[in-house]
Amino acid sequence: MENDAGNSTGKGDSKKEHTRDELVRILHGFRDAPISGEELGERLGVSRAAVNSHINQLREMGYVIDAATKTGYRLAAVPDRLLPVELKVRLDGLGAAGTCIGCDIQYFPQLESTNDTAKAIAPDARDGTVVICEVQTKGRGRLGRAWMSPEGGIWLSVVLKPKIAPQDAAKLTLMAGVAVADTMREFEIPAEIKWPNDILVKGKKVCGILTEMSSEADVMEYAVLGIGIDANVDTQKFPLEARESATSMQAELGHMVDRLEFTAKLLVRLGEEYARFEKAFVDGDIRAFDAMLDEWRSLSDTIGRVVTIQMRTKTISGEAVGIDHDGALIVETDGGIEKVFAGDCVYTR
Ligand code: BT5
Repeated sequence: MENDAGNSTGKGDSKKEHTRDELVRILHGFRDAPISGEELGERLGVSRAAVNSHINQLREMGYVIDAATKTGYRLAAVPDRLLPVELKVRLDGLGAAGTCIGCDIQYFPQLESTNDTAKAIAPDARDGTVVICEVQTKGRGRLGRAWMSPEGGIWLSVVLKPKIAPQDAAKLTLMAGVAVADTMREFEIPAEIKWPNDILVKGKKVCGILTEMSSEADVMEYAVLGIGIDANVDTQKFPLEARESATSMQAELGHMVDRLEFTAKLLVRLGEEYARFEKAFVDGDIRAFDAMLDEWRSLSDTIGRVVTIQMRTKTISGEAVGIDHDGALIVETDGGIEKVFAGDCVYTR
């Protein structure tokens, strides 16, 4: 696992980090009026000199903190990094304190794949733990395909531990699709879901979802929901095949997206959908899932299309006419109705 500038190496370090995070939180609360070094010291229970040293560290991390001798410190800008403390400040601001998605956020400047790291920590991780990074060096799509993950994107994985049957895990992908597409729409991006795991804008892929799971006997141990979003990614730098089929939120909007704001909103949205999912599959109130499927249908780009779907053992073609209450895509083929739970989907018309 690569080193994390934000992760601790020892007890003393983690105490210092805690103080630094508290300092960031206080500075966020004083964005309109400066706060004196003395008051900061009092609030944090540390000396003036320690406050100074923390402020300097934050500046090194890319924070812009104005300082005036008479009045004190004022937070002017935060770094464009998906730092846990920044995400948590926003989650709190959104009133997401009760949501467990993002209760624990593990941040890394660089990883091979957030899904791999999430899987490695999953057995001991809390339900809803998020692994997030700035760059992936071995980002993965389905079936061993590569997922390009340069700077500017949002590459994250969520560890989920609902007590469900393994066959219900594919429904988590549908759930994530709704959360992502809906959040993009909040940002005025006309996102649509292409079954099973793509989010498209005007036919181009802006996000891919990779759900992986581990199960024992007939109970799922954990699922890792990997979400890759081309937020401020320059897709023109992708290799030719992907360049033509990919887009970014920035390209669609004509300006950069605030990744912190977007990620926080997405985590809140995921938390809401996950609560519905648990209500349906853990508590047995299946109507909760039907409501989610209605949203999926309204966001779907696939229903009404003529599709060819490659499954593990066969390929079928026909019109995608709906999504079933158990999460299967319903395809009307020449040979009759087929229900498909997993596969690679290509639009043929
Ligand atoms: C996917 O696979 O769409 C799932 C992608 C999941 C990525 C996330 S990022 C966080 C987490 N950690 C990981 O390692 N993975 C997850 P699939 O349906 O197989 O689509 C893969 C195809 O999408 C590739 O073959 C390319 O054609 C295209 N592609 C690759 N990178 C892309 C990108 N950044 N944006 C758009 N299209 C891309």
